[in-house]
Amino acid sequence: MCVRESKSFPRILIIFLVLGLAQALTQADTQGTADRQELLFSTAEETLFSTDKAKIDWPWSRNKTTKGTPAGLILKNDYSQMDIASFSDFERHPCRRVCQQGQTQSCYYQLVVHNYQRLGPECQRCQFDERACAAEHCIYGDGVASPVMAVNRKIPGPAIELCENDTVVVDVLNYLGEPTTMHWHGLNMVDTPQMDGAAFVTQYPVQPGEVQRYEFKADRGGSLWYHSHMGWQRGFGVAGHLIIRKTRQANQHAHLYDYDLVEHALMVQDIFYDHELQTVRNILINGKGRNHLNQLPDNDNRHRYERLRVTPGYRYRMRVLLNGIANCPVEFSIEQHKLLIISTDGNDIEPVLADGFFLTSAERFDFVLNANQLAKSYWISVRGYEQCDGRKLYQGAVLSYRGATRTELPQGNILGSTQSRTLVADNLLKPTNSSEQSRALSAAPVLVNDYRIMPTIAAGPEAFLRLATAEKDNNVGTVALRSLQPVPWPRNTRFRTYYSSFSLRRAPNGELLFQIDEISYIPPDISLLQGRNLFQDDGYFCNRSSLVAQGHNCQQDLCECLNVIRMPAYRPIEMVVANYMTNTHPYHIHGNSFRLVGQGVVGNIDDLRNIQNLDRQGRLPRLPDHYHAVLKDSVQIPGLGFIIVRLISDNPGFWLYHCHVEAHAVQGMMAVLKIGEDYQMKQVPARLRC
Ligand SMILES: [Cu+2]
Repeated sequence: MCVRESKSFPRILIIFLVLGLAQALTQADTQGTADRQELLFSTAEETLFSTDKAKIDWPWSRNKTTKGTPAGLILKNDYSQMDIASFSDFERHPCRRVCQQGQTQSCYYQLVVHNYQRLGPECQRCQFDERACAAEHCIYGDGVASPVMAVNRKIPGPAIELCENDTVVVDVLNYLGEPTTMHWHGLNMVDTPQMDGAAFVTQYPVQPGEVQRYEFKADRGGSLWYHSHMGWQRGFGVAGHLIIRKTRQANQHAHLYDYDLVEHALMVQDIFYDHELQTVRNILINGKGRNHLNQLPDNDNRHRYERLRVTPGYRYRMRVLLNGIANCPVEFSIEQHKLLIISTDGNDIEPVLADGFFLTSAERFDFVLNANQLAKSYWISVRGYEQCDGRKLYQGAVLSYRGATRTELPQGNILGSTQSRTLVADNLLKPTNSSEQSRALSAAPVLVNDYRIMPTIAAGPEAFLRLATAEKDNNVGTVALRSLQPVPWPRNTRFRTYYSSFSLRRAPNGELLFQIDEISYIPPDISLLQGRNLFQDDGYFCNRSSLVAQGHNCQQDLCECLNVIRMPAYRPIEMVVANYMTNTHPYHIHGNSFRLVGQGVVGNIDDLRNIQNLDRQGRLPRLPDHYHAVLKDSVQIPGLGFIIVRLISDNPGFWLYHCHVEAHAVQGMMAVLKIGEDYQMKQVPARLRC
């Protein structure tokens, strides 16, 4: 068990024993896992999260008061007696409920992170009977055996569903043979920076056999996710949905849909086989899909696809996230259906009706699907680009209407409808004459966040703003999305601008080094937040300006050090981040969400001074102050392009800043933002010892 100091141990033990007894009583009304399909059609569709029904009699809430009491807080007292089979998912968790005002709860979870096997012995029946796949802790994947890392014997890990302002207590039990941490992607951890899960930045790693208790407030709603922040672990499978719902009163999009079911949350991931980390081999949707080693048609019933069930006449909120580890942006669409996009990275936007959208790693889109087509099965299709395009990787899931045969697969190929779209889009990308272009435009689908099409500054700021307003344009750039909330700063606010770059260089030994500000990140050996009084910043950190002051030229020398960029707290901050490479990179910072006010292509750049000069000349356009710039936590920097993000630096601390492609981050495309001075940061408890 996890304790802070050894002298408080006996008191905690007593609390555990008392609460352990409470758990035993609570478990009495927790049945075994119900058949997923049955739950979906009988209980789920009629009751779960129906926005029309406010009052629901939940089996676990009978005779319980939720107000002010830790009804969901159940603490295990002895991990050595833990039965790994007893907490496979949280479908019947007390915190999974209709969110109501004034009824916040404390919600306790155990996440066991462990080595596991794709297509292991649990999958014997799954290979012959699709219905057997869910029940037996089988991780079928694409039917190719491979070592994986799972959470509670699941990939994706079990979805955590709760309500805004709930208190979350998660014990992460490390059953791996290597250290781990867990990051709660999308939460800014304003009150609990030590819970952010960044190894050697906000905490020490959780060693094999240890438990770490994460405790924080779910202080915002939205489609968030949890994932390991160590090495390649999230690529091996250590990731899951973290869905924080709002009350109906607080949910401005509640009127747009009838159901919001966890079964309709999709995690897309690119995977490798065995430990060949550099070779992306497939894309999976909720851990399932066809493989590309065999020549079976997509609709051969020997494949195992994720299946989403809907009833005709209803509107469903669906959530998609890309847990990407390679340079593999994906395009998402659903055959014969439009997607009403209502949220990105958990932040509500003015709805956009689209045919599809692109995701780079860590980005999320929520959309409403209107089940208004013929009652049969349709392909949900995901197409991979860049590294995934090299192997022609794509994946499917099945949108299955009630009334269609349960095991029916859609007709045709997964990419059937997207291929015709691609032809149109290619014509748009390479128009030969204007009439061809206008013909292509009128037939073109509406796509959001297409990484291939970005405004160039050569076209002038007007082109950029035309894209931003999305008038007559079939490509809706991320920067064109409009938040439901105006920006929180007054007009004409003066921002302090920081210029930064993403780049790649080859070391003399041939190794590829991915860099931020032409520096490859070397992690510290003292956790920065905890150990901040143990070192002098100037001696311990490096950054672009300190290296220049020391006479280094990182364009010639190989700069590898602990890159910490210092920013003042409680100031309007702007980052202009340039990408010297031709492929897109997903930018992500911890501890802060930001408004995206600029995004476009510059052309060849290999020196930040060029970007600074362009900006001084007014050639890097920004959205006007009145525009409700979209709020995000992860965004793609176009190839040979830039982004401009703005935030108020009101969360002092040490926050990771990195590319969300794991292959790039582990090779150095990381840095730390130090926001504020040591004295402005939250006091954190002494190192957690387990
Ligand atoms: Cu990258």
